[in-house]
Amino acid sequence: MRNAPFTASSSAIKLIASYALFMLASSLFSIASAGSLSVTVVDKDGKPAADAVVVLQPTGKGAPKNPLPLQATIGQEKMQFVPALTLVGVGAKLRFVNNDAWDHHVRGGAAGLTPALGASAGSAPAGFELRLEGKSEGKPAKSLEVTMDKPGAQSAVLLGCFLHGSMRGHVYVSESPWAVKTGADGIASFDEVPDGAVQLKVWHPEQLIDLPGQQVTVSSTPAKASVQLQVVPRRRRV
Ligand SMILES: [Cu+2]
Repeated sequence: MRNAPFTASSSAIKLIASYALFMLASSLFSIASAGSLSVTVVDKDGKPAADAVVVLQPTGKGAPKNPLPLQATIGQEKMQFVPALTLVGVGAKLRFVNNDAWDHHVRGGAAGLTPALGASAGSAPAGFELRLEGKSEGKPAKSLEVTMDKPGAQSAVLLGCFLHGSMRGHVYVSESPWAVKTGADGIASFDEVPDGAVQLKVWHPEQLIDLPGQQVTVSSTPAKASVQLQVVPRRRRV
């Protein structure tokens, strides 16, 4: 009789232990139910295409480990936007910094459209313009900020300069958190993508006609996909 309560609690411990094991096993299983996906983007000639944005739309639930940046700095250096392509999430703040000794008059608008004029620094994703004085010796560079509130009808924003027609840059505001810019090897890698069907699309600044989307299946085995652009991007002068 004296042992009875002890026996009861021991089976309770067993129950808790097996429940804990079950939870551990199911959490391990849920980690395993995501996979990696490597997307290679090549140009019309089959060469790796850098600075393409690969956007995924997984059907399964889950968020990437590294969210898209909500803050980015775009320099104006030697008549170029640096970086040439900036990938951010919706609501990101873009800081434009003029590192040149001369003025720049930066404008931004939906890629493929004439930028809307009249808007100024602040919250103006549809079109904005900001005049940045040149940097004088020994003084900090002038900078202004713009907030990319909405991705708008088009996620891609074309950057230009009223004073220097050759200056071109892009900002891609992705609604999906699953977006990665291709490197020099043309590859965009994704980790822990939820299992199942995934819609994939590729955007490149010089691919003016939208490429058809693709569907890939992600599982515990690493998946691969490749996309070919219909253009050969111009080389950026260095
Ligand atoms: Cu300029």
